[in-house]
Amino acid sequence: MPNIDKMKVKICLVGEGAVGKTCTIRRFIHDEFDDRYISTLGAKVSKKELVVQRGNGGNLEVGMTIWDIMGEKGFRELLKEAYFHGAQGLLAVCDVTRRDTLHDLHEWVKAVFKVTGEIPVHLMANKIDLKDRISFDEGELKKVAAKYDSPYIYTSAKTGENIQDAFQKLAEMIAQRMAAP
Ligand code: G3D
Ligand code: MG
Repeated sequence: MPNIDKMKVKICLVGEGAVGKTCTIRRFIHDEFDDRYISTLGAKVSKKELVVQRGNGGNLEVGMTIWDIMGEKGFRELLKEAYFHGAQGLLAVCDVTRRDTLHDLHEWVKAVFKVTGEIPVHLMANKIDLKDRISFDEGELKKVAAKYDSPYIYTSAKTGENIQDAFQKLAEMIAQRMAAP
């Protein structure tokens, strides 16, 4: 295998409307949170450089292209091919205060896999700052994640909790998969 130390990856964020996809990306890119942010009007592409550790101890630079997709179902049908095409990793985002957004992730992941084949998935249970409004337990989250061999993490785009970790872990999963024979 050639000794690559740079790679480019495309990842998508999916999940129902208002789970926090756009805020998550904004937090990751700018490390800030804007409560006044208005819903995305289309897909937006952002870029970020990451470094992941290689098995041999060296570093691998990952140029990540992050696609933000609207939650509306009609939109999904119309443009999903174009937006999911070539994606190598998926952040599947739900809102801990809305149980249905967890189970809707199956439909989202299925739609993506139809275009990309199976790719690494990382589940994000967002809005964990709203602890008193949690609508499903960890076992339920674990079960959904297990279906895709996906890790899961509780995040808050509002406080920034675990946002970096989710992107970092997904980058590692993608890198590992590419290095596999
Ligand atoms: P989407 O891109 O998935 O549709 P957004 O979702 O990122 O636009 O976020 C939807 C709403 O949830 C926004 O509220 C945003 O401020 C809020 N939000 C996102 N992440 C978090 C979080 O971690 N904690 C809390 N408490 N709120 C969050 P508004 O009221 O602006 O529509
Ligand atoms: Mg959005």
